[in-house]
Amino acid sequence: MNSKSQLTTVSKFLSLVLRHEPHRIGIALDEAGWTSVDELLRKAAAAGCPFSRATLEEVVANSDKQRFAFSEDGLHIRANQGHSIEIDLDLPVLEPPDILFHGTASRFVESILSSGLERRERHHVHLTQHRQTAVSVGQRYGEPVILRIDAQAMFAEGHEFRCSANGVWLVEAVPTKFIQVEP
Ligand code: HQG
Repeated sequence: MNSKSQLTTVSKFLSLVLRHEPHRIGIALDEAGWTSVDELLRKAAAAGCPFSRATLEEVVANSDKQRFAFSEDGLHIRANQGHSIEIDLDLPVLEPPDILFHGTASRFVESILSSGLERRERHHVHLTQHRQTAVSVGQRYGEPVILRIDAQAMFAEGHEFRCSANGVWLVEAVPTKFIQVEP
């Protein structure tokens, strides 16, 4: 059993190499973001961040946002979402709930209302069904503001929605006409 802070350290390391910089430790991700667990364990140890398969399983099982997933045979692992490198998670297009939320910081609102929600460094704009999740996402960058997204109207106009394995709704962008700032 590992301490919470040890698990957090490994989780942050995994976010870095499985979402953003696999080359840092010399691993490669396939086109859907998967990498070999054996190779990850070897290269992580060589890079000065050693952990066991059991620890990796503990991190995957306990990740508060279910950030990572093993393949069915347990031989591969990937991040469920949040990538900045070019990969295709191959998620199906789905009909979204009528309303979705996006949490942001108050200082971004003016810009969002002029150019819409953009994906920035990530592959998609991240939306959630859960208002409380949007509050905590917004708090990461400052005073949180909740945006209500008219997902039903966007879907009706042909915008594609996908849902990651950990329940994050993903879209390319959200034009301003679908955004309402909660008072
Ligand atoms: C903002 C965490 C100005 C956007 C969370 C956000 C999430 C604009 C920031 C996941 C803008 C991008 C994603 C515009 C968007 N003008 N600001 N036109 N369009 N923004 O971190 O959604 O811990 O890339 O509001 O749980 O905050 O990584 O996106 O504030 O699911 O697993 O630009 O990250 O998960 O920030 O967070 P981010 P996000 P993890």
